[in-house]
Amino acid sequence: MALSWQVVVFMVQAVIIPVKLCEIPSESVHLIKSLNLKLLRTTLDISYEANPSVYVGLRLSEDHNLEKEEEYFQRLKASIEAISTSRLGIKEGEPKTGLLALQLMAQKVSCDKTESTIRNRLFTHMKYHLHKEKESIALNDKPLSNYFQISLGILAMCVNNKVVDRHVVHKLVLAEEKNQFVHGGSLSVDTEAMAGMALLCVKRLNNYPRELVLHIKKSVRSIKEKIVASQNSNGELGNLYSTPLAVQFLLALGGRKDHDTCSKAINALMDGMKEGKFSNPMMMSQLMPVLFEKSYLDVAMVDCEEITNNPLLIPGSPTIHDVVVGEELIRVRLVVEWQNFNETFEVPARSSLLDILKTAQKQNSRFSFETKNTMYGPFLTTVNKVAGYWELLKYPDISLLQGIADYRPENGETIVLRPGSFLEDFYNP
Ligand code: B12
Ligand SMILES: *[C@@H]1O[C@H](CO)[C@@H](O)[C@H](O)[C@H]1NC(C)=O
Repeated sequence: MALSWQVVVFMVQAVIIPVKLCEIPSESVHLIKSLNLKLLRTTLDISYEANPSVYVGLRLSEDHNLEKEEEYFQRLKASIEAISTSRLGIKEGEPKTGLLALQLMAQKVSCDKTESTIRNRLFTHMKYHLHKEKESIALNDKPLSNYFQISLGILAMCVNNKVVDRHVVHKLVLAEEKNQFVHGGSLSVDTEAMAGMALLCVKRLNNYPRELVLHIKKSVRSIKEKIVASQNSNGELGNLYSTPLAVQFLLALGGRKDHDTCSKAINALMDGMKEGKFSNPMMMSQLMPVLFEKSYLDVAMVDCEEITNNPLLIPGSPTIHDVVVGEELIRVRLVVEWQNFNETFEVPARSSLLDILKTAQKQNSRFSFETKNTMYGPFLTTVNKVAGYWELLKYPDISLLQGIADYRPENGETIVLRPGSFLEDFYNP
């Protein structure tokens, strides 16, 4: 039986025209432009330390304000140089594995002719950190920082064409096998994705013994399965904020089979953007590459000649705030588990959880708290003098998807502060 010519043409097309994986809908240009501007705007506020992840995000975009990017890089360069000239070592409980990795990636995408002595010092620091992480895993079965940062470290070396000690790679592969990528008790899709990208990169470097390469391939496959299986009914892979890295991983992996998973995930991201859920600079920076169908593996391939200025990309003033607190008051209950603290506070509508904690501290002598600044914003480290990892929940048991500065409770909500398990991700402030 002869096939009709249309069917033949269709079949030929399907073979020669690759169906693009994770395509960004073309009607989203405005949404993407405004996110780009929003991210650029965060770089203007000099009261914050320059964030290498934000810079990498901006450089992987296809729209550039070269002047602003250069100004921001100069600020980053100062901290890069400070780290590179410091002594080798790790302050107790303060590994810099992830920060160093992001700085190496930022340096790479800047196309800056940084002196090779500085670059080489950075690589030495990175190797040292990865070595210490490996030792900690061998000794205590857990990294100094976490597997997300180890993956970033491996990736940062790899996109700079530096070979990573195979024992370090092996530790990552083993952790994947033993399902050790967790975030507060459940699967960390973010970590799976970052580890997946690191392993894809080192696999392509082609520098490891056959046995390890087979092991790496097996891990990449298992990571892919876990990520695909993590898709929820909204299309998110894990949750909204792990979806950008998960899509980056699928893009880096390539292949057509996951087209459906990926386009659902992209739709979830577009909806999230429309609803204004991406306002944290760190989250925007992880999303940016996806909007141009790129992943962190593309850091290796940034073409400096190609990067051109878009004179229309002018960020507004850095002081415009997206959220204005309302005039009407709302009531929010604050519960500290194991401490018998259970009180209601009145705050202006749309206040952040941070504002509420401040109000509580001011009005109630039985409540106090401390935070530590991170690239994601303030991290709650101490409640009523008890230091540790405090989990944020909405009563009764919904773990919040945002930090204290970003989350804004509704009227009548109960926020629960829960001391994390000492066995899990215990956080040393
Ligand atoms: C590891 C990790 C943790 C660990 C950190 C300790 C450890 N074992 O290393 C633990 C489990 C403690 C943790 C806690 C939380 N996390 Co977390 N975490 C991560 C992860 C996987 C990697 C972070 C990292 O190392 N970054 C790299 C380094 C270079 O950055 P860094 O600033 O130096 O890293 C430190 C801080 O960022 C801090 N940190 C970790 N998570 C968060 C979240 C917030 C909001 C803040 C302000 C700080 C912070 O711990 C890092 C290590 O010391 C990211 C995933 C991602 N996509 O980025 C999620 C992620 C950042 N976390 C997230 C969330 C929501 C939280 C919690 C708010 C959850 C909760 N309901 O309690 C809490 C923080 C509560 C608090 N006390 O303020 C979200 C943030 C989304 C958003 N919109 O901002 C992410 C993206 C995961 C996700 N997809 O849901 N986290
Ligand atoms: C807090 O107190 C209120 C009123 O006293 C009570 O109804 C509620 O169950 C308490 N919440 C928690 C989590 O203990």
